[in-house]
Amino acid sequence: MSKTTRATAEYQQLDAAHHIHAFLDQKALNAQGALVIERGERLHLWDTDGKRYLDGMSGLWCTNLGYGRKDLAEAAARQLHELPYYNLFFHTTHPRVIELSELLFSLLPSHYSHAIYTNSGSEANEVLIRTVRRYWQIQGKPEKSVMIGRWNGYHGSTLGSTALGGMGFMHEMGGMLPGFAHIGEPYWYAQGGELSEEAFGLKAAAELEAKILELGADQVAAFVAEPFQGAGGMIFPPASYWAQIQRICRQYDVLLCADEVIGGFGRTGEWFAHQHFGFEPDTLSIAKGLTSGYIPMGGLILSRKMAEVLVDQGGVFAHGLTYSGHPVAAAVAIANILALRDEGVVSQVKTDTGPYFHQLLREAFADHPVIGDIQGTGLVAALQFAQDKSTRQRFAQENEIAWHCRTVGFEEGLIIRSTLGRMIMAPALVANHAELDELVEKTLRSVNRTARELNLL
Ligand code: PXG
Repeated sequence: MSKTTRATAEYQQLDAAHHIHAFLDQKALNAQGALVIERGERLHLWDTDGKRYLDGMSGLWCTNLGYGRKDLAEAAARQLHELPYYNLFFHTTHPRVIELSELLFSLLPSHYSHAIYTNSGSEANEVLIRTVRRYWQIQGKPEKSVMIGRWNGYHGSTLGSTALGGMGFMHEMGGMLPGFAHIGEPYWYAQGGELSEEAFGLKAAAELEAKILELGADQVAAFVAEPFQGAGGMIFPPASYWAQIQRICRQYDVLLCADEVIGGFGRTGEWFAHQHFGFEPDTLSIAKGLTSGYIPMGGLILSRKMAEVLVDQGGVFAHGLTYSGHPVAAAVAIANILALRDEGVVSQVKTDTGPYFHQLLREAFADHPVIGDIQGTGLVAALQFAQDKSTRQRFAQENEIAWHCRTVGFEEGLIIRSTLGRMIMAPALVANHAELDELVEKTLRSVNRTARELNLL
């Protein structure tokens, strides 16, 4: 039942009059009217006309606990009454952020020891760039400052994080800053050619070594990447990739930085995605699942090795955000992490719902005539549209196909994401079998409609 006090059309007119949407042609949207989402419960959302949607994307990869959690709302309310704001500048702090750090480091491997809190993933990566450069400066190597990212990687929408990312169209507006370099993405399906996945993983990793040698190891501060690439198409690297990347970083004394903004907090069935892939980054950028999106919060996790240099030798670190470690955000993050841990949500993704989800996907799509590949683990997956599975031939118009599938999904009451020729799913980690059945059933219906309506068969 809709609780709205205004008609949808009125909201849409006001929205069109006053707001610029992200990553969309505003004029085209204004002609059509934005979808006004009003309410959520677990994996479901309702718009202002009362239509129900299954959210297969956890909002923007963030509502790991699903919608409607009273414990998180109450944690925020309690904190708002007790201490709505205080800061971590100079010599002050507050109990909630201290308790959050205690909890976080109880879950993280013991070689991580310190956090710097932010309000978003973009800010976490801005802090990363400055912290990494500071780390080398303190050690008398200020020329070690180049950050290497990956083409098609996504690290945020601020200037530094855009430069670190590899979305070419985001580099317009002066986003290609000096001091940043990029290597290719480990996208075997599209770029692997005749190579096996294993061989392609090694080839993609070797690009890092070539780039370090080209720039000079004495100039390179860090390599930054998502353990699996999210916004860039949910690209899972071949199994050979990460061990080789880690070896190269260690060999050339280059920091290895994992952007865990979407992989963190249980998505793969491990607390952090790098644990799934079996490598040991020096830093972790976190956000999204840290609070299940109930309130903005992000952060940068540092290894003990880095923190010791910064703390013991660094003196004053000229960095700070008004809302770093905000007490209300910290209170929500604590409630969120406790629920993920104590309700067994993360372990359930690993042992039960993750395998169940991928089994359903295989049953529905392994032999589907327009789907060439299913990737992912835990509660994240991508379906690759393909014209010919045996040769991995993709459709020439794969962007339009995936966008059409996304659009019919909304008509079917389903929210999934399209990127290039891929459909992405990342449902809330609390999803039960019935909700996963509904997700895969509606996705199959949307893929079938797309194949029929665009004459793909
Ligand atoms: N790193 C990664 C890996 C991300 O996915 C950010 C940093 C930036 O976080 P903030 O909190 O500043 O947005 C992100 C954000 C999508 C989509 O549809 C993905 C993101 C944001 C919006 C849309 O795939 N990721």
